[in-house]
Amino acid sequence: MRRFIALLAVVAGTASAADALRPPLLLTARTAAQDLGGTWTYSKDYYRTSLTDINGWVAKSRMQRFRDVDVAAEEKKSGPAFFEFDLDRGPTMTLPGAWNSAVPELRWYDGLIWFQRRFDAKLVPGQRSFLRFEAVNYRASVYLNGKPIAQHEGGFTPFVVEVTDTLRALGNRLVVGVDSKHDAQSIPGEITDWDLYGGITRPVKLIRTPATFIDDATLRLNDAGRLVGSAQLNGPQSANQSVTLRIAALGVTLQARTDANGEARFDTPAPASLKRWSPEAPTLYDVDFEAGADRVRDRIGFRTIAVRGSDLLLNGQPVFLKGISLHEEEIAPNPARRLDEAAARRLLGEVKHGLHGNYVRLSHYPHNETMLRMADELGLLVWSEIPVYWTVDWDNPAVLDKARRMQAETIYRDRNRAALVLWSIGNETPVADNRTRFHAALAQTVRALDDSRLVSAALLVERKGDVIQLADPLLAALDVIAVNTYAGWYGDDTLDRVARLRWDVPADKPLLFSEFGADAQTGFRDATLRRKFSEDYQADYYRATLAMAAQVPTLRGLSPWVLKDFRSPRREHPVFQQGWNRKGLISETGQRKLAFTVLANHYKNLSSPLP
Ligand code: GCB
Repeated sequence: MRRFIALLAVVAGTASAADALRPPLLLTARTAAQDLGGTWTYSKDYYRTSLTDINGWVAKSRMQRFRDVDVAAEEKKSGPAFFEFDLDRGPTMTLPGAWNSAVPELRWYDGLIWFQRRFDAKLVPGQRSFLRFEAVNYRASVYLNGKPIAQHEGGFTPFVVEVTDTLRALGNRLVVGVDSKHDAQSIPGEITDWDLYGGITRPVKLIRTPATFIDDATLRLNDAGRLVGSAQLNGPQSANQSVTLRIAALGVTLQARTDANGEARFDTPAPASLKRWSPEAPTLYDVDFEAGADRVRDRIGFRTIAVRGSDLLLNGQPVFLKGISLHEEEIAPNPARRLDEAAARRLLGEVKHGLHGNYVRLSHYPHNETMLRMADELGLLVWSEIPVYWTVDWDNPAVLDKARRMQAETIYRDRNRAALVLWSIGNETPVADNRTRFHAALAQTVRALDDSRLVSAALLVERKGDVIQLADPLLAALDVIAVNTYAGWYGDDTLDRVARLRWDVPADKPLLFSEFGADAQTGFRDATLRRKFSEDYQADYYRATLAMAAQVPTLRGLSPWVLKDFRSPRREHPVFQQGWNRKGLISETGQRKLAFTVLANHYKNLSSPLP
């Protein structure tokens, strides 16, 4: 404990920096926008020749894919100039979606590709225009009409850039260099257990606003039973403006004035008629914010989440999290990380209606915004995490800054989602002083940015004979303890032994099994020998692990690994895996395995709310 306090002291200065982490532009709840999805052209740039030439010299202009040039027209003129690209005549790809699944030639491509979209735009005098990218994996260099307008690192969070002065009415040329390469300083690092999935994997939208607009607006229920929130204006008329907040269904109308920084704050007792959001009754309200010529609407649920001793309290009542983990990968034979509404509904529908669940762990990175909204709508509590996974460069302050920025981008994006109750700051990071310092700093950043949700991390456990222990100094920084446990799959334990294992964990905090699981190839049945990779073994493994879990007095939730088989370059058993991690309870095409029913029955039979 003393060691942990010392660590906290080192990072104490960072909390005050929370405001500085707010992304400069958010435009989170805009539905009216020009969708730039559809057909784009692309050009591979394996040696990054658009950016630098040999010896690090400035790139040759004939290589620079981002130039606003009509190559075909230039080629019709006589003269010495020539080009080694032409995005107007390049091959096409439908975006959003990962390139690895779009074109067989790009299945294992890991590097830079340039994408181009031509579009016309309606220019309205006095209005402002913005491009919002929901996710580009992993690094983005954005050019509009030949001009560099944005750079972004991080494959799972949005970024916004103003284009008012660069946009033209006809024939805009939007070019995005997407570099999927990860390195020792990236988050995640170079090795994970999921697919590379490079590309523009989430929507790109052109958003128009009045000169002064509502960049972001938030509202939540606090523990004192009050609705508290704020609206942030951006533009020349931001200061000392009136902002109106309306929840028509509750008869609520509030007004507040913005301060010198353009922020208006709201704080009012929640009306008695307010129905709290819960998995059983996921009530959402249309909340309207209006300021000058601008208005935005968000659909928001209201609930509280807290910890009391080893209990998790949702709206003041103990809750047991009946969940599952999942990757952002749609049910399909050749998924492209394309989570539109139908795909999100199908995945989360399996959790809600198939497994009788009330909870999902959206691993191992912030998922598509559609998933969060679907969880709100269906009534599934959510664990969200940034990809501080296995190992990143713990000693590098720039990497910590990157993690903080990703965390901030996620929090500002999702803070109106009632479903979201847990922020996780890491997954299976090996215990060491530098790693604990890094996480403690991140935990503090999360609390400074959002003290209304709980902080957790998926930790590694230690084994002493039949006893599983947790001796991680990071525990002190967490509200909820979470562990990944694979006894009975990795290692030599028989399943009889798994059911006998005992847990020695702190009694004063809720414990979650954030992962447990076993591979099974759909259709491989082995009723006699019940070998690993058979559906029978996976089902037995679930029975044994659930029996073990039932003996842990502080256990408050489960998110086994994993809902669906997912692509992973680590998994190359030629018979059973073929490039897929097979720990899914359903196959990549949605076929349920035996263990699905084992878990579904377990959840169905758990007495509510505690087991
Ligand atoms: C883990 C990781 C997860 C892997 C899983 C596995 O502990 O957190 O990303 O995919 O194990 O299948 O081994």
